[in-house]
Amino acid sequence: MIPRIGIIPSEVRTLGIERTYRLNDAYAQAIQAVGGLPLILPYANNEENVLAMVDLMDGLLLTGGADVAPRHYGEDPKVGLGSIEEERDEQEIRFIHAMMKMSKPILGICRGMQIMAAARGGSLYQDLEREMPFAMGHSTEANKEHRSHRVYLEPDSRLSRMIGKEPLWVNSRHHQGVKRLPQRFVASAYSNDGLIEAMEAIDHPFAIGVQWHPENLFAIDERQMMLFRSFVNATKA
Ligand SMILES: [Mn+2]
Repeated sequence: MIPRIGIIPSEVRTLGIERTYRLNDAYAQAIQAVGGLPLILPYANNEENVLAMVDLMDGLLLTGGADVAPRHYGEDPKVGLGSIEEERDEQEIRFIHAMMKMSKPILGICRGMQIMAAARGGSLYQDLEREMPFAMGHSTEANKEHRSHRVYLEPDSRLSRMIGKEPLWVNSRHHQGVKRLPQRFVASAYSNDGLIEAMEAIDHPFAIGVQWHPENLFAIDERQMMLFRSFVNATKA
């Protein structure tokens, strides 16, 4: 059986037009490149359907996108907060809790890491430039595969055991970041300014978040491919 990896799309709302879904193809291609079957999940309208969908999935991929609403980590909005997707936040939080409960693997990418942090009791910088002193440029305008800055992996982390301990050059397209880690998570990588660039659950088989975009790098960097491979392999364990 090919491991089934659920992906929750982002919501597109245009005034006066009904809601539609959107997903960058790179995520679906990355999952297939390592032998997984990506499946786009519609928004569930009740808890029973969340559980039914989670039951069908072997893993969950949380993708990039808009900002997380600060109420999910107990803050009011600050100047610098970008656009949010109210319904997507709700959906992803419900799916995260259900996947964690069933001990099924989760990989969070960029916003995916941030929503995982918010869902599990962590908090975010609403805007790095305004809130984090001496933050480096984490949203430099460049091609999607431009390797912008280094991340330094924690030598004892699951992440470094999967993709190696050496510093890793990553792309960077985020203006938010994880401020406080969620409960039962540790940092698995930092950038030079001290920002958490990856995190992992300590008592879950595979709940890992990365702040960069490996889906744009797996074709040119074997270590980024290893991240997806480890994720999909974890669903078979
Ligand atoms: Mn970055």
